[in-house]
Amino acid sequence: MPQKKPLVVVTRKLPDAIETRMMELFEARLNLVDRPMTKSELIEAVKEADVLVPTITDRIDAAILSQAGPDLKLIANFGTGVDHIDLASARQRSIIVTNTPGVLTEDTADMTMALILAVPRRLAEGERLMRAGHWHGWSPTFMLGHRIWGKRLGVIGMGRIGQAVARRAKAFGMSIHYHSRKRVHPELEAELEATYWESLDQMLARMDVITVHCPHTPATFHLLSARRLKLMPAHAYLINTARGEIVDENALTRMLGRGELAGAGLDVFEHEPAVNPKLLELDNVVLLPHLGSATLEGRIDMGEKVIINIKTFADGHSPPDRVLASMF
Ligand code: 8YV
Repeated sequence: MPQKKPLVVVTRKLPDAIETRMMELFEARLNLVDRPMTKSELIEAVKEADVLVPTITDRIDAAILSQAGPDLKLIANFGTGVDHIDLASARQRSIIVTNTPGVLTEDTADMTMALILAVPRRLAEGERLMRAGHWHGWSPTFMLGHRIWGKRLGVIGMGRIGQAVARRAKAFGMSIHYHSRKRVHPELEAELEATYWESLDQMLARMDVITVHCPHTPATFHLLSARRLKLMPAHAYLINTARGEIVDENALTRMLGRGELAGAGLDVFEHEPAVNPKLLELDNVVLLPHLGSATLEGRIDMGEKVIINIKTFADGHSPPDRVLASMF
């Protein structure tokens, strides 16, 4: 007898190829208009679904999970970060959580490298000036930025994305430094010619560019607090393509406004989609709307991972990308 297809509720519009495959494999309830679900719609979804496929824009907290029906056994997140899901509540209810690691590493590292180049070289500022018709010709001292070749890059979080960024930055002539929960394998350290800093505070004080690649967890919330940001030299730049919550956005904005930091490249924000309005007024920042992994290829790969996680679970096996609370 054919097995009953699981009811899979997908909270946002996904690439067509992924939605088509989901319709073939599952009883998929899609969100074709792509309006984020309201809290009550999410509650309805967890009451009925066998599998929920949320994204970063859904807050799957304890209150939502307390309404989960008996059939909800899997939350197959579309994305790597799972800080929007209450993992402890899910575990208490024996709901498995999976994510999509690995497939967005290179795209996110590319975007990070783009910001590492764009901010010191004043790329967005120059582009704005051109469009405003304010370019009156070349001059030897016009719009000088700063060289990145030979500068020190401090990577916070040397996981997959941190390593992919370090590889790129090394090719651009930067020296690689890092602080991470775990020191990486000596072979990798040698390949990247990377210096490990046990003390984040000490690393911050000595870098020209800092880039954030750790997950957002209770332990990393405001890891870059006002106190730590003040340790950075005034000529340094901060790049964040990880999570806004890791940086005290108000303190950062104040410091950038006062010239206590040279600039920032931000793809993520503390209260997305809201952005501190004072950041929008600053010339020395490049702001992007959470585009780190936003390639069609990446989104399809993420969708494929979601499908594999659901299918493996539905077939009675442990899904490959199971998230354990202890991992975060
Ligand atoms: C995703 C991300 O776009 O995967 C992540 O953790 O931050 C993004 O690149 C988003 O989270 C999808 O839910």
